[in-house]
Amino acid sequence: MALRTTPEVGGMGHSIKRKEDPRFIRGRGTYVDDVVLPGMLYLDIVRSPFAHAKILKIDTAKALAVPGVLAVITGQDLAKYNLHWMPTLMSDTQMVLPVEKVMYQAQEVAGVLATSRYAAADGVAAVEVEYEPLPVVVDPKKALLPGAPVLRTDKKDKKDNHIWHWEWGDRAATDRAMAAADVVVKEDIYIPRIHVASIETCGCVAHFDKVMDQLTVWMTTQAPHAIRTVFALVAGHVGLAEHKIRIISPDIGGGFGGKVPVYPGYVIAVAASVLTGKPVKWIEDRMENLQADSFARDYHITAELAATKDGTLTALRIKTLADHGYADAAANPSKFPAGLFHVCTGSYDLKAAHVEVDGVYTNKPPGGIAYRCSFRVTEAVHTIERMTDIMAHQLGIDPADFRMKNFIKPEQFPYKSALGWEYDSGNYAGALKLAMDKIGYADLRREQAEKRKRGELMGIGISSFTEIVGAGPSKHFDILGLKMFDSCEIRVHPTGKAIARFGTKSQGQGHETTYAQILAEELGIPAKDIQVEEGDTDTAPYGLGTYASRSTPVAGAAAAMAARKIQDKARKIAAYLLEVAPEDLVWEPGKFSVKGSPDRSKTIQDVAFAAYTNHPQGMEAGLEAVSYYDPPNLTYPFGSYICVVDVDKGTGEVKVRRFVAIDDCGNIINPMIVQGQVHGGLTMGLAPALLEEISYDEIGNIQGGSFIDYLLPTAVETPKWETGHTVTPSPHHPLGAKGVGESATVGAPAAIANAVVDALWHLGVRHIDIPITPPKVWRLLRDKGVTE
Ligand code: MCN
Ligand code: CUN
Repeated sequence: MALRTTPEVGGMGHSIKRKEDPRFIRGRGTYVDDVVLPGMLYLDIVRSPFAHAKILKIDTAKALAVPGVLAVITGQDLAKYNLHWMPTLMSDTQMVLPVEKVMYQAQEVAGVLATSRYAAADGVAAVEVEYEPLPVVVDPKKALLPGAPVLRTDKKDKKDNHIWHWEWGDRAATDRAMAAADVVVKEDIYIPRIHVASIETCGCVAHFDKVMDQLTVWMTTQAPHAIRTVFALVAGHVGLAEHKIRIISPDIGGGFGGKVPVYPGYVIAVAASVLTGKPVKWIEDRMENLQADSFARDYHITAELAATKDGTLTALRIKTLADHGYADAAANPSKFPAGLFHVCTGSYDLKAAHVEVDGVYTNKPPGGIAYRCSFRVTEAVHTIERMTDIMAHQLGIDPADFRMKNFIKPEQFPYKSALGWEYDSGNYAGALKLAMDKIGYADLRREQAEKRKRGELMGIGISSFTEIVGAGPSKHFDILGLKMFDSCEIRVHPTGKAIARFGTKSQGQGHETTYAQILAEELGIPAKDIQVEEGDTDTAPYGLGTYASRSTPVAGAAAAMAARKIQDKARKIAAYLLEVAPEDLVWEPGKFSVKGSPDRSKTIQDVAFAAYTNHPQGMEAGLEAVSYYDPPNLTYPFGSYICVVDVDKGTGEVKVRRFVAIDDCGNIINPMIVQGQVHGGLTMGLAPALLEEISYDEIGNIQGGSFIDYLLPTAVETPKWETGHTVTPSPHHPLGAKGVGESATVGAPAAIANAVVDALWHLGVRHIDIPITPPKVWRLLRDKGVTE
């Protein structure tokens, strides 16, 4: 896209430095834990050592004797106000604090309130709880067998652990296409439970002012307005009304989906503040964060992909068990229990597809959030990219050629997928071609063939993914009934500077910079003169928040629309000042001039001043606008990633030698920020591919509940990412932009897994579940007789 503004103005396409960074790199950000109020109390939480157990007794006497401990809050206390259970985003219920039994290891059992963080921790250690262990259900397949212990005994009519069944697509057409196919490949793919593990854990400071009857909560949330409404709906009966609730989401140290849900700790802190009239701070420690907050993935998938002999893909069939832990607390749009998993036909022109998902209860923490993916899109992409690769290998066709043959073609857009999505725009072959050129694909294949002759294991993996972000069109997308629009409100001050407020909330994505760039592009006011604010429900216009890479597609569009309203009014004022008709003015970013006499002009700053000092009589003073944007469609960013791995025959270690990532997110607002998003996203894609997993032993003890065995990639494991992009604008977005915040995390794991399988295919290896750890690979090599 050609640049329309100077670097000084800093509109779209300029890699201006992030406005938020001077505060972050000097340690001057304000995170929740930086909020300190006079008389503040501290909350810490007693957690269950058992995965499933009856609570016989909670003895608080010793805890109350600890100096500084003021109270111990139990489920019985909350039950008096009917606050011991709360609704989840998926219309299930989840405990705040238990009354009868605990359902997973590390579940909240009681809250201890004290005058210091240390006293609260000592109090937690002194609470004595008597448990009676119950049979534990860990495996979702076993959870569905007749005779399995029924977990949700709180639900009167529940006789099993099945939560819901959901299916999409044309079953009969898919069955017919499968039966008619020359080749069908079938694979079981498990995508394990993982955790976002953001640098900042979750927490809040709740302050109920009894005199003003006002609740203020500073909290780590990606969606402050929705939280305010949920609090008002859930706690209305104890006197909390929406106009008396203020949610402030201050600086956030990483969200990645993990800060969308409401966790019990928030509710206990609010309840404690309402009861005591004092501010209450609750901040999770690292292990609580890993062990009890919402997980991502945990999909047990069986996929079948069909093709003709000549290598044309025809049909896809998927059956999935979704392990939700003891409650379905997924963060999905309400109508989609499996999120947007039905984008699983990916980048390929498949004529038939059918997908089924069943939700299951087990004795694990509740959740089903996304981990940097727009609602189960990573699961979808991993499945179709693995299956496509398996099919290509099975048919003996090069995986790049195979993809090129089956891609949806540029002229097919807007493209209606077999599962009902309307892809807005794409040029998949263009992105793959660029990635192949950049990495030297043909040379790498020659090298691989030579190495294979020498017995060396080298693999090349491709992932040509399509994402679906920017929820969403309000006719299909809501969260608990709240339609998924988003908003921007702009005020231009008399001296031509401006403030803009949004319904979204940055967690590190750089919104203070990129939103200012959108407004600079549309108004010609320099980005440095525009203050961007988000996250305070008392000041920001209502919006649904930042997740699912929706800020640019939805709130970014709202910014453009609000700016265009300002431009319309500015044109009228400029016409008045220049004594011409509005139609006689020409706009270039920052300036109106008279058609044919370019020396007669008024800058946006002149107009702003006039809006307050010399506006036309009969027109309202001021220069402000607001837009609530309801996108007509989602945006479909895409990309092609190619990864080269070397596998160590002795240890099974996989080394990522090279990784080329070509992304297409339409028109780019800030290339440097997009590159940063892709770098971070790729590292968060490498992590589950090679390292991260949370699993449970047969009695529900968590494995991976601390950073000793939940392995995050460090600089040592992270390769040098080689990035690039193509630009295919979104036809329906006012700026032609698509989201990008999650693309790399969604696309990367399949490229890595495909590379490892490519290295081992000739040995008879068809599939390896992620994370592809050295012991897993070593065992395979031993079984195939390659190593001892
Ligand atoms: N951008 C751009 N041009 C585009 C698209 C995006 O310049 N065509 C810029 C945006 O202006 C924004 C950033 O890239 O500054 C990401 O934009 P977008 O794709 O709209 O995503 P969101 O802002 O809605 O961010 C959400 C997304 C999600 S869902 C996860 S998860 C994730 C991610 O962002 N969490 C993050 N990236 C993260 N980055 C950081 N540092 N921290 C997180 O918690
Ligand atoms: Cu998808 S994890 Mo992000 O949507 O916050």
